[in-house]
Amino acid sequence: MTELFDPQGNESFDGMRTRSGMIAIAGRPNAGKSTLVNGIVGEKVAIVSDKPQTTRREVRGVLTREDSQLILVDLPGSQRPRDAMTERMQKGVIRAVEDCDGALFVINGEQKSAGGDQYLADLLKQAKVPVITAVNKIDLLNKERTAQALLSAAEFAPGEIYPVSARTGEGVTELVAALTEMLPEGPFLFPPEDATDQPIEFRVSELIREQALLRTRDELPHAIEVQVDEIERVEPADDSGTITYVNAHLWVETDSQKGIVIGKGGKMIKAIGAAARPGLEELLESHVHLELKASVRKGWRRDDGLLDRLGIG
Ligand SMILES: Nc1nc2c(ncn2[C@@H]2O[C@H](COP(=O)(O)OP(=O)(O)OP(=O)(O)O)[C@@H](O)[C@H]2O)c(=O)[nH]1
Ligand SMILES: [Mg+2]
Repeated sequence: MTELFDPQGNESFDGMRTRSGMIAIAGRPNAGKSTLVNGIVGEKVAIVSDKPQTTRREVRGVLTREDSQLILVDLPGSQRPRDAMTERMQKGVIRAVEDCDGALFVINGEQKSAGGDQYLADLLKQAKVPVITAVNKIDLLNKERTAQALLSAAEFAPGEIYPVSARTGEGVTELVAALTEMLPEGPFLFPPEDATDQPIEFRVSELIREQALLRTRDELPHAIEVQVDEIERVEPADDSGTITYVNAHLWVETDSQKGIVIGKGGKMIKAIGAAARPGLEELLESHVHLELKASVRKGWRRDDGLLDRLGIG
């Protein structure tokens, strides 16, 4: 946990009591949890892709208002474990929910709810925290299908059910109000200007991984990990503005995967770097020179030492 940050005690300027706490965001892979967290916080704190299992580690997003601080804990998508990495991720999800003041269960309203949603709903009902449900992606549904999605969710989902679109923001105001109601009274836990607690190296590696995910498919997205080796800021003597040099490694598991991510004549890895740069420049508020290398690390997803170092689980 972060240390307590409480510049005004438990009260804001005019003596108003503040609410503050953490809400775990749980749901199956691809339900739109990270998109929803980014939308609520108003800044890209978690990467998003169309590939399941995009989020690998907890990411906190913070929405601070005058009298409340809502800390959203974006969790990896929940499904049956496949390997050491997904098993760690599952255990982490359960622990994370119980460490929070409440949980939000996110369902993909566009998909027929399968056993996976039911399994997770049962798990959440057992947790000793209040839980509410959001049926997401209603921008893709007409009125009738939205009603159907809500009815089907009502059969198994915990707590009150909110229809939302993380993409358009529809229904999000009502959802945020309900989540804020779930928070206990207490002092702010983060400085009000912070949108997340992630170290800069991690945000940089995630922005690079996001672009690698968007350009790969099948098993490959799951086999990619990005490690930032160095971030160096240089202030040139003239007025040309700060340059940040970023050196990073793109890990894959086999030589053939390495071939794919490098691409013919380095085309793919260059495209990944070029696509990541605008987001990196926005985050680092400077020009960015990105040096990206691909390397093979056989079976990194089963390597407990590496998973520890990467902070997974
Ligand atoms: N149309 C539509 N698409 C959405 C919405 N929310 C998310 N998406 C898309 O759904 C896909 C998955 O979104 P993510 O936010 O990465 O989903 P997630 O639940 O965090 O996924 P994991 O991290 O893998 O568990 C992306 O392609 C998003 O653009 C929405 O409200 N409407
Ligand atoms: Mg995610």
